[in-house]
Amino acid sequence: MSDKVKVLVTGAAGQIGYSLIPRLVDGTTFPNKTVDLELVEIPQVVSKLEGLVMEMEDSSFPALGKINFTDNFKDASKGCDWFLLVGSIPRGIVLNGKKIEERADLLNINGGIFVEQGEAIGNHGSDDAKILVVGNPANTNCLIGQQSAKNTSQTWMAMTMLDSNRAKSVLSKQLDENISNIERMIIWGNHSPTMYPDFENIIVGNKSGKELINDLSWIEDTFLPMVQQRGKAVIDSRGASSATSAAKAALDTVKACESRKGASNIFSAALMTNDCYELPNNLVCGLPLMSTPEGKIEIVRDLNISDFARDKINLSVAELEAEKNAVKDLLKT
Ligand code: NAX
Repeated sequence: MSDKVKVLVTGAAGQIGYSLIPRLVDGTTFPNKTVDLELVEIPQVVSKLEGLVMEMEDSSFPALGKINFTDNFKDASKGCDWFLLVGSIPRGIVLNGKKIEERADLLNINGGIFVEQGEAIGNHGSDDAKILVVGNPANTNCLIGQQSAKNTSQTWMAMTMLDSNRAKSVLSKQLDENISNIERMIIWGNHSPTMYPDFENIIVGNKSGKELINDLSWIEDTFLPMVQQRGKAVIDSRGASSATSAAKAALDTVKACESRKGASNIFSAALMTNDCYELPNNLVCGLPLMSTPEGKIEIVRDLNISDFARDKINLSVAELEAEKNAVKDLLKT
């Protein structure tokens, strides 16, 4: 195993970036490795990254290798092992005199970015590169990026770990359990309010969620809306979207992938469907995943989906199909 890892982060001057980037080099995310960083922004704000680079240097992180900032994604992507694609255009921004509010417009604008970034990653990223898409709409951005990359040895994922962590937090209070005792909290479907947090397949000690939770009205009326609407609740209170928890979730995903613990560490992220759980193929869908001892990310294929869960998952999958249809011009076959 190499003692160096090269990581590219987009949206590096944004609020998630500020919380995420220092923790990539604190020695816990990539233990015993030197981390080279490529920080990428759009031309309008790239100069702000000079200040962040100064702060990174002033923090004396022993794991920090080379650090570079740029607005040239293609150059930055050369030889990178990890891509954390956080940057995207937010809803409400004015572009060419038009306020971007419709989901379809947002899908197409951000989708266009992911065509270019996908091509660069496919051509210049390392062959076993892992790509985590955080920027929304994350699943569909990931689908576009992966199709554009045309490099089947790389692994593209969209982040659902924040939803998984949120669900664990609600369940830990309900079950009066420490959050670290709740394992296998899988989010199915889209990173959107249609996501399905699968309480039945969690493991707490030697019991499953199906055994521990039988109050379906609490699930319907409290658990699901609380998890599905948590992002909005944070925005309503803070006036800005989740940042430190989103950064922590991205780091948790990287750590799970790097853990190589196989089925003893089943985690949540969205990956391209491929003859699994009777889902349509070629959608980037929230699934149970594991990292094999060789560091490959694979779908865990043997969880049970109840009829209750299946109905909810179907709704989210239908939304993913509609998003895919809305960007069909960007998807290359
Ligand atoms: P900010 O608006 O603070 O930062 C985004 C940054 O991305 C900006 O500095 C912008 O200049 C940059 N950017 C835009 N296009 C870029 C491009 N083509 N290349 C490089 N940089 C680019 O947003 P922040 O709060 O950091 O959130 C970033 C993204 O994460 C948003 O799309 C947000 O919706 C998404 N989220 C996704 C979550 C998930 O669980 N998947 C949860 C948190 C968050 O809401």
